[in-house]
Amino acid sequence: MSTAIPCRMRLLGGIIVAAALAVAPPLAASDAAFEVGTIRISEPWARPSPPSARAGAAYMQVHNTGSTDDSLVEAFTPIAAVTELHTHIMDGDVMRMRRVDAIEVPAESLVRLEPGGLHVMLIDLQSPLVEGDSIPLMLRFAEAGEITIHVAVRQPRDGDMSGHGHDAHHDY
Ligand SMILES: [Cu+2]
Repeated sequence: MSTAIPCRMRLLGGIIVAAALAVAPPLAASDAAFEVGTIRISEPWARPSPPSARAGAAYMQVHNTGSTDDSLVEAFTPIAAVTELHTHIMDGDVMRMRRVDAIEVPAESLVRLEPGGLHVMLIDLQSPLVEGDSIPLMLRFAEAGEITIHVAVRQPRDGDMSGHGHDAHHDY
């Protein structure tokens, strides 16, 4: 008889979880936030790719709410043959992209991946980035570990760029 109570509690727990899932409002992908450990990723997005484009870029805000420095060390998506972490540097008068081994996310700080700055480069697209779609992107942090986020494919909008990167010549 003593097992009856745990069984009922387990059943009740399942019902509560199911009810919570049923009433959870659907999140628009562009407003989604994703959390792993002390890392919170918000508003991941990518620009729709023209039909001929072989590459794209993903942007997002990465917030480290913890007291330990972390870094983004790897990214992967099935929609690109190669996924790299990139930044922009000035080469004389020309802004160029450079691959970096990691994107540092210091303790209690917000790092913005945005056009003209840091970004996740999607190289050799296996399928075009279609507006309205959401693409899976796995991110691995040195401390917080792995998380798969969903990147909304949409046009740029106000607030996507903080300071630099207003140069309209640069697509990524
Ligand atoms: Cu790039």
